[in-house]
Amino acid sequence: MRDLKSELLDKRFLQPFASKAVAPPPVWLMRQAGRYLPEYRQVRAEAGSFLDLCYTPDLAAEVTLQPIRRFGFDAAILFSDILVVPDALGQSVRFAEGEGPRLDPIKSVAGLARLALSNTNDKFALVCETVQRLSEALPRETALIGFCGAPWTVATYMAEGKGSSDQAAARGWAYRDPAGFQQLIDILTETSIVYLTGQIEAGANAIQIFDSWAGSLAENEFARWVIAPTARIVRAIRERFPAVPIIGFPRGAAASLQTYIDGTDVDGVSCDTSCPLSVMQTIARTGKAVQGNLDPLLLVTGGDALDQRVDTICETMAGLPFVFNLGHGIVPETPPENVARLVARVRKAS
Ligand code: 1CP
Repeated sequence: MRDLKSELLDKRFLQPFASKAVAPPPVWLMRQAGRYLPEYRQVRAEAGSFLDLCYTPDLAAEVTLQPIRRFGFDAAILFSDILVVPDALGQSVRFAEGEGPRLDPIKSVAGLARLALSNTNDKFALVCETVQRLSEALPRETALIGFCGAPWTVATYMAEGKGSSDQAAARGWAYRDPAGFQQLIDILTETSIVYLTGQIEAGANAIQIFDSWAGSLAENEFARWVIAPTARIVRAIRERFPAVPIIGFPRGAAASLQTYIDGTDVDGVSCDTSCPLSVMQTIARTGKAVQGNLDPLLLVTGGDALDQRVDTICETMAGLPFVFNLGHGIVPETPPENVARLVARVRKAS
């Protein structure tokens, strides 16, 4: 039996999700494992393809631990990818070197026949084995975050067959045939619930739902394709695991953040770089945890500009339930010494 009360006491990362301010704030960074670390590039080269790395528990656990060893972050995030879900469902994903993900696009309801929840067992089991190994290997004070992509964001890759700047394939499908697109969203919602349940049972202490393309939708579509499926995931996970915090990341949707929180009932939100600190303060004052939101490019720049912004964020969010993070993922050009500098600076904040 897991003792969730002692997890909360041991792992300072979890406390903001119980509406507590922690000084200095807990810190972890999106994409803290990755190509900016030489030790990652070495394991990645040994693994073969990117998805082989995700599906090899030894190696996936190793690259998750690398940034914890180097920087002592307060939380580790499972090394995997949001596109493991379509891959496991039966729409194979390839990562072409330097080109990002490639999938055979599904552009209409007829393509959904390729997908089945029953296909996912073996691949999800490998990811959950990684989680289990991590929960045994991590220091007691380090929390483990599991994750999935939100149904809307995952659907944008499935419909487009790759990353896109405007998510036109999914938006077009959703306008043309909302009932058909709803079927895809429903499949992803149910699959995400199964996937997150497996990660929590294997030892994840918190969950993050990445909705990287939430900002591309108009109000009604945001309610239907972002809020409604996320709310369903939150309800299902909370019913089984009431003590496990659920963090939403509706990137690009700062103006709808309160609507998103009210509609989904997440325990906390991750805020992108464009979100004003005053908005983050307002939300944190209601007792919801807020994560964010340093520009990842300032972490490339480093120096005084980095220090000053870190201080501003920490000072503005002092006394509130806050977790220091970036507004989006670390970029490969980031000098690792700037990450060490950031962590030291956050830890000096009181
Ligand atoms: O060659 C490599 O090493 C591949 C680079 C890479 C990495 C390190 C990809 C390909 N994914 C990942 C890991 C990853 N992806 C994590 C691991 C944990 C960590 O943060 O350390 C997580 C949480 C993700 C989530 C993810 N994947 C998102 C949501 C967050 C975000 O960045 O907006 C998205 C949109 C993806 C898709 C994806 N995977 C990889 C790439 C290059 C992309 C973006 C494709 C595109 O839109 O062009």
